[in-house]
Amino acid sequence: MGKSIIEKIIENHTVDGIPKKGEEIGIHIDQTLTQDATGTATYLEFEAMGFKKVKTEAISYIDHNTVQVGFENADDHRYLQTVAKKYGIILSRPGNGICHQVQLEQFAKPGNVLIGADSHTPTAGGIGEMAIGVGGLDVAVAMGGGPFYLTYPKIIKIELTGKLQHWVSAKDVILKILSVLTTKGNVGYAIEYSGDGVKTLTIPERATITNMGAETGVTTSIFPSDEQTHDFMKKQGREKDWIPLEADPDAHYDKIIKINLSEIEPMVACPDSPGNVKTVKEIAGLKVDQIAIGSCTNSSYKDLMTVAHILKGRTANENLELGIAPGSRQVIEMIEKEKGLASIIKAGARIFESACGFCIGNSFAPGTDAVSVRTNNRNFKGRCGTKNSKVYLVSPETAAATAITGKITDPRDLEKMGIKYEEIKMPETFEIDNSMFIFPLPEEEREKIEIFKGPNIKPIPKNEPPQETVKGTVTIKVEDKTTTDHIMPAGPYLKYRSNVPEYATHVFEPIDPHFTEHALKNKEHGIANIIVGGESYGQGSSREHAALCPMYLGVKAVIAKTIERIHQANLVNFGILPLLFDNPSDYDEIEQSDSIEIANIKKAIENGEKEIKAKNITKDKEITLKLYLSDRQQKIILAGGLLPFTAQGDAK
Ligand code: MIC
Ligand code: SF4
Repeated sequence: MGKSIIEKIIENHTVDGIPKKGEEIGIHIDQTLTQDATGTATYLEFEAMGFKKVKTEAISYIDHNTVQVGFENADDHRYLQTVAKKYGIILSRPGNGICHQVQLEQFAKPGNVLIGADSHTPTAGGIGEMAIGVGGLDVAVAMGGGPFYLTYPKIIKIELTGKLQHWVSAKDVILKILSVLTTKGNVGYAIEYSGDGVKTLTIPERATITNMGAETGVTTSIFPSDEQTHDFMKKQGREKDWIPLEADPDAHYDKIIKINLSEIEPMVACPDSPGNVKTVKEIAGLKVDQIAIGSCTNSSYKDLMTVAHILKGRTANENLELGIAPGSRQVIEMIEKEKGLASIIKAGARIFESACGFCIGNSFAPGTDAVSVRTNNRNFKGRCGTKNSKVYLVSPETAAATAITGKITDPRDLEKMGIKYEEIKMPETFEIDNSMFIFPLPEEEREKIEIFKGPNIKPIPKNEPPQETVKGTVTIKVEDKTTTDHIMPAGPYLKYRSNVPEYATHVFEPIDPHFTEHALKNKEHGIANIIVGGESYGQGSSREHAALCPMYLGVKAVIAKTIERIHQANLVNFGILPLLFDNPSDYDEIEQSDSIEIANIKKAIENGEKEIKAKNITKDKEITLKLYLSDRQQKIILAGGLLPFTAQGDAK
């Protein structure tokens, strides 16, 4: 039988286990990526495990924490720069651009495997690379030369036919797909695109689609590598890295979804989930207070030239504020050359630096009850920095049309306002400029590099091996779709990513500001903290701090209806038990402050038991829980987490 693209790549890279769907396998990693918000912890872990040099093509980006209120960010940048020099990592300096956009331009390679400490790493799937978002500790181990372990995913084929109508773009395609797949229930799957419609999409457009595949919860999304890919890589000066890649005609898929591009309309994800999708027409006319264009989803040359074309000769509506963050320095240089930047500036847009900024609630927070229309990928409550604002996710076309009218506007209506559609073509040559990368030193010069650590950088705390019995209390009970932004908010606290004791004081702050206080009190009294979650617990970002900081506060177990892939791995990596309710109705009965006992859990893990009996002492009721751990994960939990497990030499 023929093979799909993902099967071809996985089978080429498997170094441990049997490559069979549903089984855990270890794969060789060609490239790794970190950004500064996840990178500091990743490199501290890399150092703590005693590795001496990186064995992947490793790129460290500085793009998240660039606000620099206080000394912390700048100190972290210096740490990242010195650690990169010491171990042979490529550093992308602040201002060079958002990690996923720059990776796509400069490093992504069809047929390669990339893991990145950021959930939108699959952006590189637009070029035909198998790219997976993971926790920092997994990246650290891969950089040290270890395989990356994952469950061999089932594969959904999305067959694209037709061609997008004018004013409809890649963002509308992925929002349409999100309306079909939703943000839950897709763990264990990967998406592969095929069909004639693929040819009509440029690489940055494909990357918009693979980027937001992360919101469905799939492991990765990938496009074939074809003539478009070849053209893009040639213009990026990387033709030698191009290889053709497509599925065999008789490849088998676990699910098939057909999408006719010609039928897609402008779409919008309404508050507070990327899965809450409607057509723009349905909510057109809603008054808007803010527009933010950019982020790793929609900040390419084509996106911004489209915005420039719409805004040309016009001024942003006086009732809103408009901000634009280009995805990379290359994008800025190119839109400047084509006079797009001038149109954007003249329209009154505030030009932000090439960084994550508004997307992570790090700046440009909307006002009280404000409606913010954005081109980024997540609109979880409060993520933008303002709890009671409403964020709508749209395409650059819809955002620009809305910027003119001040109300959510279907960009197809622009024609009525005298704005003609213009196809934005990729220029014949790209502005390639590598001057903002710091490339590795020759090995003999690395020894003398001293790693700088500012006072905000604290060692990574380690967990202990589990006790025979977990005796604890439900410190918090949260609802379905609790995201890592709820568990471990970013925004103003991002600067504490390298200071776990400080960052941990904000765990669950958006839901229960007293969580930390209660958790620390329990910890002091030797009572284990237990988190109870609903469906898709831990969806969203890859931030391992959503496991690391709870671990520091004495969380020993999460019991949920379902747990998202990256977060499940992060929990295991930090020695927290990822337990599932066998009977979801037990979720309804359990309450905050209930005392729970999970007897003989250590033995159960050693024996590889999947069914665990726990007791709700407060309710005098037995609950059956499920514990799905691979053999390797059992060993990791028994060691107290991946850090001690790797440092013991087991994973080297
Ligand atoms: C995000 O979009 O939430 C982030 C910030 O890029 C995160 C990583 C992080 O929390 O640092 C992600 O998506 O993984
Ligand atoms: Fe940065 Fe936003 Fe992309 Fe995350 S989703 S990498 S915060 S731009």
